Amino acid sequence: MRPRLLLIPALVAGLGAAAPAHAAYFAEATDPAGDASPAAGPARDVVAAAIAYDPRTGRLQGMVRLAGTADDDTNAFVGLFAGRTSPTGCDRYPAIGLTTYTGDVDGDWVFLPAPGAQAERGYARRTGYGTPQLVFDASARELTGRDVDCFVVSVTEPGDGAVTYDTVGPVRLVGQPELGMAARGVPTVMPAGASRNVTLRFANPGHAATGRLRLSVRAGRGLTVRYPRVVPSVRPGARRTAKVVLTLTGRARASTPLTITATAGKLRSTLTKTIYLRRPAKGGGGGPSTPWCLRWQPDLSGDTGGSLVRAPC
Ligand SMILES: [Ca+2]
Repeated sequence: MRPRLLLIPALVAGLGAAAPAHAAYFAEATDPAGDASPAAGPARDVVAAAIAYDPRTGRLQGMVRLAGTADDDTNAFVGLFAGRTSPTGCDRYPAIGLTTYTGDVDGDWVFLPAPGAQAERGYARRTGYGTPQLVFDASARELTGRDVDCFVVSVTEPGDGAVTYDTVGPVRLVGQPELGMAARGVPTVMPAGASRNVTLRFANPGHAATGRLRLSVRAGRGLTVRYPRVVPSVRPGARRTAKVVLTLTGRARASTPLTITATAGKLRSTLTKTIYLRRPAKGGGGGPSTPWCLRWQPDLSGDTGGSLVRAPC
């Protein structure tokens, strides 16, 4: 979808650090300016919309951009709803949504369990008051686990939903991949000259394939790392492993940093470890691993002349 690059920064900017790349589902759409009903005017004419949803956390975020900023004469009711696709559109229940009046500073989240059933609703944070762009962010238990696959936007007359100024959609929601990376077998301490096999484990608990993973490694002096540059895509709900071999040479310092990064499209996962050099033990001392020597012990009493005894070498 071509406007993606345009819209994602807009939504991210509106939502602060909450990038929709972490949402389980995401969708966006543009809409022509000037297609609203003749009485609508720019402030009731949608030009772009986006939605991000995570059924695990019940977080629902949305963005609606209008062609103009609303004033007292152009107040409108804006609804952004996600439901399931039916032959007649995106109108199969249960549905979840975000609503506001363009002239208000706050919004509502809405849960519609079934046709004709009482809607449940609560507070949705809204930003962008006084601008043409309305951005919503809501989290609620009622929003968790909803099996939605599309969204629609409508702008209507306040108090009269039959007067519609503009609509967008249905737009299909797109599942997003996720990427987790862990390592098994990374040693804390290694002697110089040793090699260790490490298993990288990738997991995708998301809703789309990750696409091909690219690995990159940064290692401190004296640590060589053999690893695959590319790992095949991880399907949603699947896991995959990759083998890495670490070798520490005599050039290594006392501690050696190791950073492994996997990237796939917008996804990025990083592991950071420190490997300490095990130095060879010094001679002497009486520790349990010290080898024993037999030594002649003279008998100063003169009775035996002496005997062999065991002593640290
Ligand atoms: Ca429009």
